[in-house]
Amino acid sequence: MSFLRRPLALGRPFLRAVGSSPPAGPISSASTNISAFMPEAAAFPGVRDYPSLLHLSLGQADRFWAALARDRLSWISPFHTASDCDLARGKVRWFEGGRLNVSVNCIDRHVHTSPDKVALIWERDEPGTHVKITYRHLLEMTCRVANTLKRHGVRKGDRVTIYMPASPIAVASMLACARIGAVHTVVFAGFSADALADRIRDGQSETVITTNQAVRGGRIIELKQTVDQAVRKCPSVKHVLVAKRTENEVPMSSIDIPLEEEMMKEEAVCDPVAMESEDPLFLLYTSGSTGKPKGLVHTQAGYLLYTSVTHRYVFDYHEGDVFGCVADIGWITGHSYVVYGPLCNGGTSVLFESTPVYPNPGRYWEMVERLKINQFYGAPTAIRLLFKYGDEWVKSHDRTSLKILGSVGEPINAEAWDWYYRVVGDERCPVVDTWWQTETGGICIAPRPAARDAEIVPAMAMRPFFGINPVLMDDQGKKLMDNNTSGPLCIAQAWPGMARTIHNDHDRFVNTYFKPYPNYFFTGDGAYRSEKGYYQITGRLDDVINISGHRLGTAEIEGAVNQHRVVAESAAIGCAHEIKGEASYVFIILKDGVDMSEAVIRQELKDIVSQKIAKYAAPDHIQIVKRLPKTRSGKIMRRVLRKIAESKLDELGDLTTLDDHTAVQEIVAGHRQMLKEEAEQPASRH
Ligand code: 7RM
Repeated sequence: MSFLRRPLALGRPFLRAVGSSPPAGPISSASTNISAFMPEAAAFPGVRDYPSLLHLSLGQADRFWAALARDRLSWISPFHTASDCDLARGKVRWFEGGRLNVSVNCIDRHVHTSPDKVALIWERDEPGTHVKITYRHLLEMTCRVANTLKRHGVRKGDRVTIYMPASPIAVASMLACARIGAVHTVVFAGFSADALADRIRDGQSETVITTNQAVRGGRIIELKQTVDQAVRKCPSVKHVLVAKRTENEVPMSSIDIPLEEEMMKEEAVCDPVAMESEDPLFLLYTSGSTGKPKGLVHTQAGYLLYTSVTHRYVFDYHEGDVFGCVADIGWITGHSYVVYGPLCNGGTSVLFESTPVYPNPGRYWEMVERLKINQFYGAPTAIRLLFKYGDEWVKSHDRTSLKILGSVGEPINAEAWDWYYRVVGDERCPVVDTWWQTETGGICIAPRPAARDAEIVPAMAMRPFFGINPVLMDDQGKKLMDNNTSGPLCIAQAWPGMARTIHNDHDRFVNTYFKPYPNYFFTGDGAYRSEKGYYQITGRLDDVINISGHRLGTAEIEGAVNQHRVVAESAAIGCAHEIKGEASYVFIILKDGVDMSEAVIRQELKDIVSQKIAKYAAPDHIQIVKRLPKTRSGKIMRRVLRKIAESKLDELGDLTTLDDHTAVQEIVAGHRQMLKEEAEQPASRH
């Protein structure tokens, strides 16, 4: 198969470097002149192509990023120091001395040039209905929310928890925080009351913003009730601002405030606060290998710049394009590529509220046709799901608007990649498999940028972005120099988009990311580097599993399961799943004398995980065992459990360190029995 031999049409340069002129006409694919593709590159004489600009961005990182920061961001006062970083100590600081306001960069400056340009297209759950919000309108909304927050005592540096489905008012709430210097912490609206309460408490939020109800896949979700339950466990919360997603009334208590009513009393202007580059912009919780999610802190200028540049160049986003990232705003992908990157670039960004299969598996492509989406950015899990429904749901919609297809969140398998490229993109659109993390702030490894007709190998993330220096490590913690090799993936120097700390726990930040390989940022992922130097991500190396692109710690699942009165001990592991990428499989040992049917135990354990974490976290399989395979020092041998869970029984590997061999035989027998029972009861499947 030949991939992407045809050059793409050139668009208009979006933001031009001062002093450079736009390319006069179409540039042939043979041209290596990168400044045609990236106008800012003209500021670096001698740089001609992607490799030389990558080289410069690493060798002269300060010069590279300073030029972009001056060019792409609007500053209230200029920075004096491009960077001051010491990875060994987890110290990362960019653009110090500079002051700016992120909401001004994302809204006001575009209102000055094109007030009626559409900033957001809200693709509501209700099929065929969308709402367009112009930059002028977004500014008004943001200012009214900001004034409402101020009136209710929110000040610079205060945390505000946002628990809302994707909607313009949710985006306005994020930007309102940015405007007044408050720190937002968006919690995915699929998380349970307990998970929400943990995050409110950890972030010490006094203010929560939510909606009365949510609507998803045609069903009403009682979001406010979940907030009520959470807030009961959070005495620090003083105010809950409630926006109306539906017309239905929900009970309101003395701390609840109807958001739209309050907004209408406020002025539609609000002075932006001048923020230091390194003031926090938001916290976002993500799972690690312990039971406690970490609140990663991103700051103002570096994060904004990095999302803006990656959005512009990974997706080749041009003025006038409609950018369709279908991630929820509760994840980092929603933060960086629904909100901050596209809006900083003055783009038009789609806010997707629904699901890929509602009202039918053609939803994405019907939306692409109706909204004329130019870049579509989604998750492999959804691609795999839609692939199963067949090509007709895709082919019955016009997709000629599409120019680039993106993938994020987990490894994309070759079959799904191929279908995405061939069927969805009609072999016309480059597929960009983008690797990055909550910690990295923005895309770090992706096929683009590169020369427009440069090779893309299916299912590979390919090339480092500017300023990213990926390295693979050997067992001794030394950098692997060769190609065609695999190892733990680290990044060897700081870049502006990376997280700065973990909220209230800088030691954990240092220990997790900078201690495993001193002087490097450790990603937690493994990767392969091909003969030609391209990267492919192989998956997590720690006890984090990835269910439908959502990170989850096995320790979190165990923590929830262990709260059930019948459970003595548990081990949760991730195993391959056709659609979800990974699913969780939990082995449990019951307490003595438990007299309950296994079916009831299984159901109650699924319920407890849904209740403590989120529905998507509920284990697919629960196997009751008498013993767990342990080493003589008492460590559970997860590698053995994983093989059993995946029915790879001839790959159990070296069992010599095992304390008691019969445990494994028992578990294998139990696993076979469980599969048999599950096959007989299809109704119990997820
Ligand atoms: C953006 C996001 C991060 C983890 C990461 C990986 C996995 C993400 C890819 C991927 C293979 C990809 N942030 N991951 N993208 N694995 N190929 N293109 O997902 O913090 O929620 O998750 O997701 O394991 O460490 S995240």
